[in-house]
Amino acid sequence: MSLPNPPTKIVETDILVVGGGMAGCGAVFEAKYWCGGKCKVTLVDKAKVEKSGAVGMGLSACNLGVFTTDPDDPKPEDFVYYVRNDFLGIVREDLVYDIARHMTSTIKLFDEWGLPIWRDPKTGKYMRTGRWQHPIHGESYKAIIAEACYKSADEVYERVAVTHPLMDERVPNRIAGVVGFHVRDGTFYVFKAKAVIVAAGGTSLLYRPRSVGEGMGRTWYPTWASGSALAIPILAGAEATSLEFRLIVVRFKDAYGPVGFPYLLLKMRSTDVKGKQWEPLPDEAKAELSKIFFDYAWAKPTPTPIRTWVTVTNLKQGRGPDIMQTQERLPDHESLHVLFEDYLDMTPTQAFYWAANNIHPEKTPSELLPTEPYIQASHASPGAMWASGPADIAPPEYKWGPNRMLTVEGLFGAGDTVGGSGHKFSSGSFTEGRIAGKSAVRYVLTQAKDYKPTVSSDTIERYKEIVYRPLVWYHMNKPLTTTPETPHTNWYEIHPNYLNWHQLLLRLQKIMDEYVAGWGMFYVTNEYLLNRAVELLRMLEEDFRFAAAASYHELLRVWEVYHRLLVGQGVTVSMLHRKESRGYYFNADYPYIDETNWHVFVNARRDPKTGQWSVRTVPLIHILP
Ligand code: SFD
Ligand code: AMP
Repeated sequence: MSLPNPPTKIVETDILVVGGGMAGCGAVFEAKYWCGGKCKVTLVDKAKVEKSGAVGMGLSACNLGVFTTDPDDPKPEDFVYYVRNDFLGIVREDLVYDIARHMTSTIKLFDEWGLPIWRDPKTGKYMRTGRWQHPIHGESYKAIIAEACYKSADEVYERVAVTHPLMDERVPNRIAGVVGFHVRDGTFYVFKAKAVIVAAGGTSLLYRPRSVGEGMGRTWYPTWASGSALAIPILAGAEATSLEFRLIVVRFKDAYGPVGFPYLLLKMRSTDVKGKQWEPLPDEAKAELSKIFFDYAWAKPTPTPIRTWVTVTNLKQGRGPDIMQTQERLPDHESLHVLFEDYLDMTPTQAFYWAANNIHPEKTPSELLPTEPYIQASHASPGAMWASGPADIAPPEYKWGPNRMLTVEGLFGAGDTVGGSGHKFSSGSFTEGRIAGKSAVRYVLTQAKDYKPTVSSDTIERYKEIVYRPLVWYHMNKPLTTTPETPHTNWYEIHPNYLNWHQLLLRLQKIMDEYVAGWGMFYVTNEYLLNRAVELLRMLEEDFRFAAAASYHELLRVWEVYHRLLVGQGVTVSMLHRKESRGYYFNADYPYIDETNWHVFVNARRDPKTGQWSVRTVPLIHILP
């Protein structure tokens, strides 16, 4: 490949949705419904929407289901209490409630579109695995949702990776669009819009995954989740919240198969290697647990961070790994079939792993491990961006613009992008996308009616230079190395003048794992380590000037690592700010929860001009008693 000289394509639209995952598809669908012929809705995704995002491999449940007036169904308030306990108190109840009250309509849409949701043969009602979840035959889940999205959008640009936001040159703190490039033909794309909804998914591979070397490429949250949902707003100067509250879930060892289905539907139990369950606890263990988790320790169901803590503690004390006693609950072929279908629908690797390792779940139990940390706000963690709440229920402190607008004018979020909330999963993320889509339509048809993005051609040229620099740098410097063409297979080769994406990624993961409470440190850190991490991450950012890409594919990888790095910086400064231990990690300098002083949000913002982070504490206002 010679030095790149790609063409530039400029796209003008009213509402631009970045990321066609669950939230992005919901946003497109709803925005077009309310726009009618009055505004244009454009979708851009780095992949093919039919199989993109966290649902690309399928799923086995809509983990957030219907809330009806039927006395048997849960009420939105019940769900808010559940999420409040699961997040050890740190939650934006306005955002959680807002999603719950719109869930029934989403599930009905999915049903109409042909998603096979399991029904109780006696009542005809959607079956439930747990209190909120409906099981599905979900191998084609994403394709079904994508079809509705394709049919709604005015324009869809696939295989275009968004790298940077474009800020308006007339109005301060106002987004004007985004830039990116086509990952196959290299075309430089400039999108200008009145409103931008970022729904570009959560963050995996920020921390060193448990699967390295021979198992590399396997993580629970998908390897292609590059943290762009957070990084694009962070680059625009939007404020983030709760980034220190990373997600660490218990999963089947090595294949990372989720555990909700076996626990909830098949009623399996897990033990330590000696066959002992963690409950009932002796009195002294109860006292210690109260110090670590306050009253949340006794919440029912047990909050996810505590379930993870049990597995981590067993590991640390030599009683791990925990074991899922699958054989106790697979009396017949029917249950075994259900278990295999669960994974073939959602995490096929889990089924392959059992087959490849001679594990017969009906006879042999399976090992569990806590994962490396992920940063996202759709599962059991709230770390992402700070968003304005719904007009009718958000307290004034949480309301500065239209629903789901971030702290940058015209920039909206949904799904993994919107923090302070969670347990949205696939169906709730779609619902939040719908909420953001509707809100953005009202915004572009009223408040932003006369707005015209102002971006100079100099700025566009400057971004083009920035985005393609790793390609240019590679071509300039490749004569200085003996193995220029194979940087990712021979990633351990030293190149005198450049770093390829894989080297950058491994360096990032090493810093995050060893300094910022990864699995290699049993999720423990301290102020010394965090301060050093801030320095190391700053130096890594400086070294991005040596980033080299031999192809457009590698260019994508470089920008994905850069997005992860920005998220990592936010996580580190947020952890440093919170002077207690809460969630899924322990700060050895402040080993216990401090409910008196730290029942608050920690919000972080990166100054787009200087790259400096500032962190503040924001009061937590409960809506429900
Ligand atoms: O059991 C760019 N999830 C589950 N949810 C459920 O409802 N049921 C389950 O059974 C679930 N399980 C599960 C889940 C996820 C995974 C990976 C497994 C198992 C193995 C969680 C949901 O999948 C998740 O909550 C939602 O998908 C989140 O939605 P959203 O829209 O916030 O993210 P996305 O779907 O990943 O989409 C992101 C999109 O952005 C694109 N993108 N486009 C342009 N430029 C860039 N720079 C971009 N970066 C990303 C992506 O391509 C994608 O389309 S269980 O374990 O919980
Ligand atoms: P998971 O498969 O672990 O991602 O979980 C899917 C859903 O089941 C989520 O709503 C979890 O909170 C819930 N869940 C998983 N395991 C348990 C458990 N042991 N007790 C209660 N809820 C659980």
